[in-house]
Amino acid sequence: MPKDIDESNDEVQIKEPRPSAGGLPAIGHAMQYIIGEPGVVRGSRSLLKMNQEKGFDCPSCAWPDPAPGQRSFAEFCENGAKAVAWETTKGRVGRGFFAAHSVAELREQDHHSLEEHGRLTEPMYLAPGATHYAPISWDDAMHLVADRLKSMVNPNRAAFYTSGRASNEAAFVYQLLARRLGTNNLPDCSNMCHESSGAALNETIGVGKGTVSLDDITDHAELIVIVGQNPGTNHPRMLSALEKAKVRGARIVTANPLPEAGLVRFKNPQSVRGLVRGGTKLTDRYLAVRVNGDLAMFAGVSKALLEREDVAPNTIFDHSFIETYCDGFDEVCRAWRDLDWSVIETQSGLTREEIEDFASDVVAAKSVVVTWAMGLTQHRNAVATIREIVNFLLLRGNIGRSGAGPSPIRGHSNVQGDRTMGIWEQMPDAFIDKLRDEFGFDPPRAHGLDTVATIRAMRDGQIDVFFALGGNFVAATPDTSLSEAAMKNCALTVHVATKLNRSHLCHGSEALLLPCLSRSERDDQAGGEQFVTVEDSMSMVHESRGSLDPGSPHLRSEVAIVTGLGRALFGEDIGWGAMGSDYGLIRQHISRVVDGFEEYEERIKTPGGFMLPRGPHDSRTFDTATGKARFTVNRPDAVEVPDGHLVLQTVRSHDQFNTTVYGYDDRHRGVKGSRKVVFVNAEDLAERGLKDGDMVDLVSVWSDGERQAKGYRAVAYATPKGCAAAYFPEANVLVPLDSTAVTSNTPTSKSIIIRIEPAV
Ligand SMILES: Nc1nc2c(c(=O)[nH]1)N[C@H]1C(S)=C(S)[C@@H](COP(=O)(O)OP(=O)(O)OC[C@H]3O[C@@H](n4cnc5c(=O)[nH]c(N)nc54)[C@H](O)[C@@H]3O)O[C@H]1N2
Ligand SMILES: Nc1nc2c(c(=O)[nH]1)N[C@H]1C(S)=C(S)[C@@H](COP(=O)(O)OP(=O)(O)OC[C@H]3O[C@@H](n4cnc5c(=O)[nH]c(N)nc54)[C@H](O)[C@@H]3O)O[C@H]1N2
Ligand SMILES: [Mo]
Repeated sequence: MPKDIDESNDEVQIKEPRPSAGGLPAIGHAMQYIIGEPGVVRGSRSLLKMNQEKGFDCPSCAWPDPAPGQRSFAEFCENGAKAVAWETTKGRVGRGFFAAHSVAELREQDHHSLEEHGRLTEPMYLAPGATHYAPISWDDAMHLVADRLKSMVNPNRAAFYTSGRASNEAAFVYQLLARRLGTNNLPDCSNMCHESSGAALNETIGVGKGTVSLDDITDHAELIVIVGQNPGTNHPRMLSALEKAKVRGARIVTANPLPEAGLVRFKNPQSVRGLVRGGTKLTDRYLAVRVNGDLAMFAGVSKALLEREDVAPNTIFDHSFIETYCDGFDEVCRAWRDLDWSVIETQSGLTREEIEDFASDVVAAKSVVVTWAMGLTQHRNAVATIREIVNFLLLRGNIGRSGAGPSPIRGHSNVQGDRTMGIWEQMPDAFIDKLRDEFGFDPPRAHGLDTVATIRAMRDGQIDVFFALGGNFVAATPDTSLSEAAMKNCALTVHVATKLNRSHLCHGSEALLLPCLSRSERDDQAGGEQFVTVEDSMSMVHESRGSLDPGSPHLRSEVAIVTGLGRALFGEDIGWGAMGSDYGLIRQHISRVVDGFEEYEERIKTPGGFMLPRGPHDSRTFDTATGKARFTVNRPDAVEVPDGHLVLQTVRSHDQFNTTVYGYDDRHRGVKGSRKVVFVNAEDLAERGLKDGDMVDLVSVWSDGERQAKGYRAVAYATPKGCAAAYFPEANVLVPLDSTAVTSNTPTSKSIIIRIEPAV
């Protein structure tokens, strides 16, 4: 296990990973952020409004809120507090800042430093050949973008990227703008995130979302299986829900190559039990699955169930459910019978006995929920892995009843809503038809570019205008140097953003920075004060209303920016100006275009919001190709790791939100003062003549050559042999652009084949 202090570098400290998440340290750290960042009043006032009725939705993750009346007075977590502190900072980045710092100079700064300067305050323009961004008026900025878009020879020479913080209203007008222009080039962060979940669930159960509600987890599930997810850091409020489930007697099985602190034990910072006593033990069974071993693991547990059913027919499977609602059952059973236990054991890294014990947990539980996140979606066979989870659930009828179902846990706070609103390069024809009928123009039908395809098109000189509604494209995407070069290949790059980041500095021939309001800020328009709406991970739609004074008088809302551009491009053809001053008009359009949003404006007034319909959950209806829930055959084909190599996964530290790096520590994993660490099994280090604390270089290998990340500190860590982990986004330099998941095209940022070598 890791040593206490790294002698080679005074600033980096590695300690034992923590056995639990939450507790007093979490409160202390939340307070430190609030006090240290925005000043006590602005920060704490905003925190108390977060995730409350008439308050604003936390800009961090998409975990759902408890029903009104059941919410705590402080319904937020340490990492939500960091997110709010980060956006309510007093730091300002205006014309003086840009006059003092050239783009070249800023490009030398890291992710943390760039955002730490503070909030962007006014529109800025970088002219062709200029070294510094300079101020520009909103009007001129809008006309410049409109002019460049109009002068393209083909609308498909533009790409409109979205990060998952945009509200439903902003997302709806944004996809409308792209389609009015004539393109479906709507790449989004989802392409790198839960695309694999959407693809697998759409195919097998006919809806690209989870089918579980919060109370299924807190009140009903007898077994909760958490796979490829680190809620202690990324969805901390999920731990309170799990604690509630544990207290009423639910069982939790966790499969993860890293024994994550939050999954082991949770000290709820909002309860006496959490603060004074030892907290709640969450995981009952921990399965140290190998990276990308989950398909084999789930096939194994289903095989084990099948073998038990063979021994004692009609005792294990829910045959009436299978016969009424499913197809493909015989084929999948045949595939499991043909599968060797040796293949399952080798690929999963688990013994047959461990998998049999897991199967016993399943048999003992009347209802099972499976939750997952990026540990499953960012592999070549991610879609097949998630289909295999559906198989596993279908066997015992664990879909469409209380306490059961698949539950992909979303990342960005409104990433699921953005998809619902039409941010997808391949929206189905039924949606396009409704858009046509509502607005009276013919939207394009040909599918557009996703994120990886956009990078290729930019690289190949096929994109003139790249427009980003939030996010940090070049840092979040794979193959950093290639992505940066691709972005520089565009004629115009436009970023709507709250804070300065790397993507703003890898610009096209000319570039615009358009500063927008953040979630916590009041949104006043000609039609009065506005609110927006969002959809959480469990399909609840509710309002979000900021109340703080805007960080600068020149900030505009995302809706106002997009509708302003619509007006500059198309005049008042479909009422852009009116939509921008009264978001209720946008919701009226949504109510007629998007299924499930009938009487939107009325229903959004319900305290806590309303739940979107989900066929599998509500009535066991499955809108698939056959009208049934589909068993599918998915042969275990874990990533092959050549001799002498390791499979590297990239994770988030406890001190970041995606490419936003709040600090250099990762308290739960015992790291202080550095992000350039690589977690490796001690035996793997020893086999290479290395030891904990050594400096190493990481070299990824792919058919087109090698990529390097230099100067990492090796940390001996409890991960299965052959596996390693490093932090995203820094490690993105190692992910080949062409290494993507089958069907979803998601970059395989959790299975990168690497060598580690002593640093040179
Ligand atoms: N504070 C904070 N909150 C966030 C974010 C953030 O950066 N910071 N990001 C948001 C976003 S956009 C997202 S998508 C989510 C991400 O939420 P997570 O998916 O929890 O994020 P990661 O850090 O990528 O963690 C992946 C987890 O999967 C495990 N894992 C990796 N490979 C495998 C595998 O092959 N099999 C299994 N079983 N496990 C594996 C890793 O060990 C790790 O525990 O969080 C959201 N919330
Ligand atoms: N190697 C590797 N790569 C990954 C991942 C991984 O696990 N490993 N995860 C992937 C995942 S799951 C995701 S979701 C993507 C994330 O990709 P993105 O969504 O593109 O990245 P973020 O880091 O969330 O974007 C941060 C920026 O958003 C802007 N911002 C913040 N708040 C707002 C707002 O309210 N409005 C606007 N307009 N802008 C705002 C700020 O300028 C900030 O710098 O990264 C992906 N990349
Ligand atoms: Mo994500």
